[in-house]
Amino acid sequence: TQGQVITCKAAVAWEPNKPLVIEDVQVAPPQAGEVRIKVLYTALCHTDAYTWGGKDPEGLFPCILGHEAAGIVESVGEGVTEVQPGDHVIPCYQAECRECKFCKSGKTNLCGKVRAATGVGVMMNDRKSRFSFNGKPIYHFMGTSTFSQYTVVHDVSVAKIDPQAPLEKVCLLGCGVPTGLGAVWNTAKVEPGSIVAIFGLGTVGLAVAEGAKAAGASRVIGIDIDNKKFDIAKNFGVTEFVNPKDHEKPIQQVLVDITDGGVDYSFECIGNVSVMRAALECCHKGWGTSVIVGVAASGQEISTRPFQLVTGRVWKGTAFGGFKSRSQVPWLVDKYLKKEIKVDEYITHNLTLGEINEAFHLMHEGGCLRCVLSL
Ligand code: NAD
Ligand code: AHE
Ligand code: ZN
Repeated sequence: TQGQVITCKAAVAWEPNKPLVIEDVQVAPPQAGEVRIKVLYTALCHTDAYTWGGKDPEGLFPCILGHEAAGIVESVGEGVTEVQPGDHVIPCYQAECRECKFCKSGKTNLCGKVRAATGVGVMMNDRKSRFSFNGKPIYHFMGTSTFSQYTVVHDVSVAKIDPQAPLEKVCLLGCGVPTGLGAVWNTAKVEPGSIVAIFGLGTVGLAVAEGAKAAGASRVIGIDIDNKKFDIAKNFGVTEFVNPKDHEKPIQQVLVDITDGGVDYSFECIGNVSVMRAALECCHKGWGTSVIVGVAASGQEISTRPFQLVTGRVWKGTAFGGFKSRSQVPWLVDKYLKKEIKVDEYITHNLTLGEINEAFHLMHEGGCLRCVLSL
C-alpha cells in the first residue's frame, strides 16, 4: 500500500450535531515529513463531543474527529527518520518538534511547528487535507483524526512506543489520562500534604485524583453533580465528595469552610466558566493555585474579582498536562507497563467504529468514563 491511496472506513462528521456517518474515504499517501498510521483503537474524549457539538471555534466540517488513539505505522513520507513501517505509535495532538521557539524555551510543552495547519484541518506541506470522499476534501482534526482506519499525521506528532504495550489500553495515553496526571505533576506541581479540589470527575478529573494521590496530597476533594461518581472516584484517590446540588451556599464557600480557608490546589475538569470561577475562588488566600483543564465553548469568558489574584491566588491552565508528547508519552507507556499508573480502570466500554454514535451517546451517561472503539 506504500505510496498508494488507501480506501478505508472512517466516521465522517458532516455537520455539527448530526450523527457521524461511516463512509469509505480515500487517504492519500504521506508526503515529506508525514506518517500514515493504521489506527487500531481509539477512545472518545469530551473534546470530540465538544467540537462535534459546534462549540469549537476551530471546528471545521466535514471532518474526521478523534485524538486519543494507538496504531501501527503503515508508511512514511520523505525525510521521516524517527519512525518506520511497523512501529507501534500514539498520535499526539500536541506536537513536539524540538526545534521551534516553544520547544526550545524549556517553559512549555506547546509546539509551534504545525499548529497553524492543524488548527485549520490541513497538513503543513501543501495546506491540503489527505482525506477525501468522492474527490471532495474532508478536514483533519487536531492533527490526528483517529476516527478512521488510516490517518496521516505530521512526524512531529507521533510518539513511538514499546511494541509490548496493549494498544487497546494505551490509546488512552493519547489524551485524558496524561492530561490529568500532568496537570498535577507538571503544571501545579502539587507537594506532599496539599489539599486538592477537583471539579468534574470524568476521566480527566479522575486522572488528576490519581496524580494528586501519587504526589502525596493529604485530602483530595472531588466535586461533581453526579452522585454516582463518588464510588468510582474513591478508587482513583478521591477522599471526600461534595455535590454542589446538596448545598445552598456557593460551592467555593462550602470548600473554604471545610478546609480552614481554602484549598492549596484546584483543577477545573469540566469546561464550565462559572465552575472555573468557583475553582479559583475556593483556593487559599496567599498561595492557592487553580488550574483550568476543561475546554469552554466558543464565546465563553472567565471572570473574577482581580482582588482574588491581588491576594495571592494564581490562575493557570494546561494543555496535555504540560507533557512533551513525543518524549514523554513513551515514558507514560512504560510507567503503565510497570503498573505505576492506571489505564485499564478508565475503560468502561468497548465498541466498534460502526457503533461510534452509540459511543457518543454513552459519554453523556454517568457510568461511562472512556469508551474504546476497535477499528
Ligand atoms: P467528562 O464529560 O467525562 O467529565 C466531566 C465531568 O464533569 C462529569 O463527571 C460531569 O458529571 C461533571 N460535571 C458537569 N457539570 C458539572 C458542574 N457544574 N459541577 C460539577 N461537575 C460537573 O469529560 P472528560 O473527558 O473528563 O474531559 C473533561 C474536560 O477536560 C472537557 O472540557 C475536555 O474538553 C477537557 N480536556 C482538556 C484537555 C486539555 O489538554 N486541557 C485534555 C482533555 C480534555
Ligand atoms: N480549539 C479550541 C481549543 C481546544 C483546546 O483547548 N484543546 C486542548 C486540548 S483538549 C484535548 O482533549 C489543547 O491542547 N489546547 C492547546 C492547543 O494548542 O490547542 C479553541 O478554543 O479554539
Ligand atoms: Zn482529549
